[in-house]
Amino acid sequence: MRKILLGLTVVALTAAAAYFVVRPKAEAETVVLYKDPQCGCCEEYANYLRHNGFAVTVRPTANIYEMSSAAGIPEDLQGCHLAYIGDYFVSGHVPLGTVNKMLSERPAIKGVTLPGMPSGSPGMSGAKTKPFQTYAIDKGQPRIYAVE
Ligand SMILES: [Cu+2]
Repeated sequence: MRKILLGLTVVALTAAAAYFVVRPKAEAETVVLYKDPQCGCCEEYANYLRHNGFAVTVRPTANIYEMSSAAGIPEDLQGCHLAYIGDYFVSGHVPLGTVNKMLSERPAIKGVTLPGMPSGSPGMSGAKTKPFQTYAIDKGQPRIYAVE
């Protein structure tokens, strides 16, 4: 009996440890995502963030490209929607690993963008044909921030 109890205690402790390690931050990171009302893949990207523990509010706008330009994203690098997480923006279908990299490294940039709508990226259908190159946007020249 003792042995069984001990065994159960070990299992419980292991489960508790795993729970705390795997568990995301207690407070969900809040996201406000601006998108054209017609954009379906943008909605899918919002759901992708939600599935990964973010609290997403979608705000429809007819001015997504104007907003992206105002945020400092060159036209040829703009994504199809513009999300704000804390002080940063995330433009387009940026994969979670890159979003989290930015949130944990907290670089001195305005945000990141994955240009266009690459096939197989989060929220986009199709197969991934090449690595997703996400750019860091700040005052200077955009540079590649992450490849995922
Ligand atoms: Cu899209």
